[in-house]
Amino acid sequence: MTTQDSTVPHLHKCGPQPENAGPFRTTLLFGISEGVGSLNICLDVLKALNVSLSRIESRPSRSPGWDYDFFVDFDAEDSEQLSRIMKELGKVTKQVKAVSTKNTEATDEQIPWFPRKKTDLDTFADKVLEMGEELQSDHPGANDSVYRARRKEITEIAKTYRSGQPIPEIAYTEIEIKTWGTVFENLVKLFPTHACREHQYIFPLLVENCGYKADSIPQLETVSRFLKDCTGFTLRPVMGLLTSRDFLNGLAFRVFHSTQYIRHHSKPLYTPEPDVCHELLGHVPLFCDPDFADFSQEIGLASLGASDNDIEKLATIYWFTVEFGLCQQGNEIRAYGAGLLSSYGELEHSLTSEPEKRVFDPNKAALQKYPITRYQPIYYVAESFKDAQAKVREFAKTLNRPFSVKYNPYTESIEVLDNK
Ligand code: HBI
Ligand code: NLE
Ligand code: FE
Repeated sequence: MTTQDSTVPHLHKCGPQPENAGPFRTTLLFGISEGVGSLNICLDVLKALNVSLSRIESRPSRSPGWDYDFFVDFDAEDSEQLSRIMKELGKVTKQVKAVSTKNTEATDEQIPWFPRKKTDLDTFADKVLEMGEELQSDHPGANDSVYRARRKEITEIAKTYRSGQPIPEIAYTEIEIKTWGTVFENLVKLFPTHACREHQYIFPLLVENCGYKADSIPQLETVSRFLKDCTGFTLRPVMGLLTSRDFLNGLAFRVFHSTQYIRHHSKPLYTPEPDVCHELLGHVPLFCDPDFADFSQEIGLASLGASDNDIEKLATIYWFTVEFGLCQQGNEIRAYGAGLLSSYGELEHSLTSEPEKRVFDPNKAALQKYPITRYQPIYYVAESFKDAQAKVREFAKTLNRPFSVKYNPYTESIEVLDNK
């Protein structure tokens, strides 16, 4: 197995090598030993050959005798131009290596872009699906201009947020706090009989450390710091729904995209959208659990560079586990899915005999259709998080991705292993 440098944007060779006709999207690596002066010489060479770079990155070199490694991305017109570029650069640098080239016309070989570094998640900041920014017409907040204006104000924070910054605080209004209070009080009544033991174990710690209570909405920043101490997961504000791909990709970095606004006060029982109640009461307690955190990251890692078809399967598995999962605990069935743990309407419904319950099998769950704006008619019951993780791991191996990935927590980046 060979490890590609994690700083190389993802352009992968796979399948038969491309024809000589271009264009070739290329990443080159070259080493220089005398700092900035000699980089300028390289750039002059590229300029003289009419190459326009789309990305340049420098890192301390891993090879003895070189000071710096440079990575450059560009589109070469054809293989001839690429050879010429490599030859000319070779004259002024230590070694030139084509890290990856891809004939961008050979579309069947395309591997979707994916974030390599935690900071790459910044590119998702303003990419939200419709329901996020413009509320759908049947949304309870659709005709409430005060609610709409407030949502806009809050989502602006997520739009401008950048990785590493503290999450700005929100001064929640009285009516927002009241909505939270209703959700909170009804849920805590149900948790002892409906929530899984992992949720019940961590909930008092959130009360203790993050000020979870009925009369105030905890700040994402406070909760994110606590979560980081528990499992290394952090929260990052998001404007609304991301695409499944972007949302799942975040999990690979142990980053959970979290909304900061709250549901409309007229419908506290259930909302189809994520909101701050859903994130803080449903998701956060489970992300504090080490096995569950591993499980979630595993789905995230499997999503990096996956085909659209595979993303859909992973998103569906996510839906039936992280979002709406039930699990066996002793003789009882309990809820661990966040969509249940944040909706006192559906939490109660899920454990009645009305919906169908099936044993969790990712191969089957991945293909199951589901509604997104009403209570689920089918739930999958996992034996345990560890068991669900093992099954999802086996499932992920069957997906057709010509490489595998590993998260490096020290550099907060993804390492790509060429061989599966
Ligand atoms: N985006 N912000 C956000 N929150 C989610 O929970 C979410 C999402 N996008 C897609 C999604 N969930 C799921 O439907 C799965 O497809 C991953
Ligand atoms: N239905 C959930 C709730 O009301 O809290 C939110 C689900 C978000 C996917
Ligand atoms: Fe969710």
